[in-house]
Amino acid sequence: MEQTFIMIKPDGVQRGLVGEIIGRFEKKGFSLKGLKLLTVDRAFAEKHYADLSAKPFFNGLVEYIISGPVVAMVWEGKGVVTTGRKIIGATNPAESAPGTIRGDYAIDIGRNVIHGSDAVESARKEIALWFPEGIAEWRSSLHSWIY
Ligand code: 3AN
Repeated sequence: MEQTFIMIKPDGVQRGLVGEIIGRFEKKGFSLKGLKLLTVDRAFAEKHYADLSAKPFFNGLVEYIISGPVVAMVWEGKGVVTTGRKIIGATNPAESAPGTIRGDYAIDIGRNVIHGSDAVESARKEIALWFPEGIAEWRSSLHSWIY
């Protein structure tokens, strides 16, 4: 079953949006497979955003991500990568539709509350980076009918 990596960024945690964001993924019907609150260091943030290292906003982005605790999660379900991005909304909150997380709770592209993997392959890499210890097993027979 498809999985994605979702991270509530420091502004989302500090603004008390953790429960609201988790609720949106839960109510959609996706399964929470991994969850932790942690503060990452510069080297780790640079690794997570390695693809953006040539961008002019890279240093500011890293400063933002290391500025406080983040909530790292793994969510699972059919099409969760693409649907998760729809729930999150466009990167720039000025363009994200009302009803999406960024559309409802963010204004600035540099403080856009949440990250979600952009493809199945990047989800796999991000889950391996953020959850090297692995994630909890579910007994699939207990939840296979919930969708
Ligand atoms: P997304 O997070 O929607 O996949 P990416 O991968 O293009 O978008 O960008 C990663 C992160 O970099 C964004 N979530 C945002 O915090 C930051 N970012 C992207 N573009 C800009 C920009 N023009 N100025 C400042 N920060 C940016």
